[in-house]
Amino acid sequence: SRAILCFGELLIRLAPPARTRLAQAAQLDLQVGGAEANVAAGLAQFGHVVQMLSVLPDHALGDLVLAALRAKGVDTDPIRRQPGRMGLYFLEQGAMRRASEVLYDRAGSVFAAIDPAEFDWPSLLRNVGHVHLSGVTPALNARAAQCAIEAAQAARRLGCSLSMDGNFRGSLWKVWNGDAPALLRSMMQEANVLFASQRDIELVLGARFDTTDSADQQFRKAAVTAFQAFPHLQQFTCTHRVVLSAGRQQLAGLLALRDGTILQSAPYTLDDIVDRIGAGDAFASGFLHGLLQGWPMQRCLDFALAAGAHKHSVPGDMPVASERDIEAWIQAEQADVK
Ligand code: KDG
Repeated sequence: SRAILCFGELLIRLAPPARTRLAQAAQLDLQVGGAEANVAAGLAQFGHVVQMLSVLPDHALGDLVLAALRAKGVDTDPIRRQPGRMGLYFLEQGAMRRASEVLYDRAGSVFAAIDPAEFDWPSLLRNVGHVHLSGVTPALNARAAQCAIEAAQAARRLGCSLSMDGNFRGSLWKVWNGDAPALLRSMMQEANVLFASQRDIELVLGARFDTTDSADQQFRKAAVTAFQAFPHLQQFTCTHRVVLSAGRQQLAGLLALRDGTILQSAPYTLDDIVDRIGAGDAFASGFLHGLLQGWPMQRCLDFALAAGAHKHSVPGDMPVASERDIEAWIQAEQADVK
């Protein structure tokens, strides 16, 4: 079968241990992340042939990131090495009323210098059947945005299916005042599968939700807009929503199909959250796994939601779970509910 290609920036995350604030940190724990790479890692662990396309520095930090990806079973051959800096981000985990905070230190990274002329899409996609992109790449700068749009167009032109995660990052778009709705729409225009959060939906689809609408009604409206706006779209999912039920946080999932069907999955109660980062990416990898296996849509959604929930139990940006782990997680949850 043909490979999956994920394209995007790899980042090193540095986080003080156990709820320590950054301002008081004496140690930093290191993890490897990047939205599209997290999806690649998830899919590789589910048994797919996955290639990562990116640019890494030609020094030790690039070696470290490359090794982390390979350890997950991702094919790193398309990654180019170049002199320059590694993109970083600092994460301060929240506690009680203190929210988590992400501090980017990625301006001027080797990846941010990508140029559309460097990508020979017909050769990069020669053995590829599916491409995954996200809204992080176009948020970096105008040239990166052009690369991401051309990647989406090439995927379509060359007969690959395409998934895209909206992944709106306001703090990145603000830096260069990029036209997020227009650029994200140019990518979504080509997509078959769209993962979007409420914020992606409001921003990109310009959906003005009636505040009296329930979240489900809002999703329904957004789905209608999305299917009208994006001609190739087949599956539209609300990445994952954290909802409150009797004071407990729950992870919920919704999936809309072109024929108007809306599917829902039983929510997962999130207790003892270890790490939320990358849960949306784990969800996407779970959904794509099912889709590429040809599973019924309900099973794709159930598996995706379980993969997203499972990620909350694992430290780091990348999921650490096999298909068997996720199936066991689903079984345990069902036994609990009964
Ligand atoms: O979705 C998780 C990502 O946000 C994380 O791995 C880092 O890619 C990243 C970003 O740009 O925030």
